[in-house]
Amino acid sequence: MDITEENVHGKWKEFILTNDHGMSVSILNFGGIITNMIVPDKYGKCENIVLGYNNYADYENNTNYLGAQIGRVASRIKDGSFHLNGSHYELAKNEGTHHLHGGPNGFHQIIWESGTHQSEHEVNLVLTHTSKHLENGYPGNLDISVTYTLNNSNELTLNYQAASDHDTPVALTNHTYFNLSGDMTDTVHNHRVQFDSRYFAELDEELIPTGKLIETTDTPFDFRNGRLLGDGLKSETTQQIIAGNGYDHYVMFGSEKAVTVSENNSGRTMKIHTNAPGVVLYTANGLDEGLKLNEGLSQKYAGVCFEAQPHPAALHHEGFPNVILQTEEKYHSYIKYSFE
Ligand code: G6D
Repeated sequence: MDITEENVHGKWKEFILTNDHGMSVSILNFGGIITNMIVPDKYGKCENIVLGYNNYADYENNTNYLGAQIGRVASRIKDGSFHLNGSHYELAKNEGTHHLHGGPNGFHQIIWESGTHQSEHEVNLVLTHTSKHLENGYPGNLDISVTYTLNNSNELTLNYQAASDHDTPVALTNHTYFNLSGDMTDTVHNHRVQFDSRYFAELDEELIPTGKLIETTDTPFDFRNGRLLGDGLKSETTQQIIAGNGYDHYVMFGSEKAVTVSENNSGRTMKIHTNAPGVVLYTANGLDEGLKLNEGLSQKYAGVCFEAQPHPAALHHEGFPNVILQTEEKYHSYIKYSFE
């Protein structure tokens, strides 16, 4: 087990967490961004399986949120506003009249305080930050920590903890684009995804949840028996077309909060465990084309995101799990990526 730290791109630091079985993860203190994730394939060939920019400078204006920590609230908040405890709050509007992924100065755009810890069986990077009262319009001073832990079982766990001195919405997640093939010229059409997908949130033309939760049965969102992402990418349903011919939807778990993703050519299987009630499944339908990535140029469908989170549609609609963190309540969520 090893953890190294390097100064990169001026004031940034890049931490490389390495275990004894060929897995390593590179993380910036800027945006908590995962820039590389090296995992062995079925032949033991170690390759990068996440989308990352070739030039650090491209992370400064990361409108695709590659690899980034997202917060204070991931996903879209309609009209960038909400009511809470009798008060009306206006957030920064960074996508038309709406608020996306914490706003223009969201957690993907800040330099986090960092610390490391190493033991015989795991290495940890701890990133901390205080988001000030009314920063981007959110109420309360929010103390956040994100701990990245890599162990010798080829597991990377992100542990989120937060507390605020005022009731506030919080929905933290990670926005890494995965491509298990290790070949970034390939798309994710042939990634097989399986999870207990019970309902998905219907979107309007602006990708804002309408408040309607739709049963997944007999839709391209039914992953309970496993299906290729390509099924949804070529589907002609209204919801697929609205999302730019793919998935960009919040899908709520049934009983098991886990996702299994596999890719045949490499033989890689990734299992995601979380305590979040659902995930935004995003198949990079809107990923800018031609961006210089570590292993080539970006293209539509080059990666898939599983943004485990509660959803801020709860601020405007019934039926969605709570996103309000009460004063002095402890926020705790985790996302564990395991590779066989
Ligand atoms: C697009 O709609 C999608 C979002 O879900 C995604 O997070 C973003 O691109 C990177 O706006």
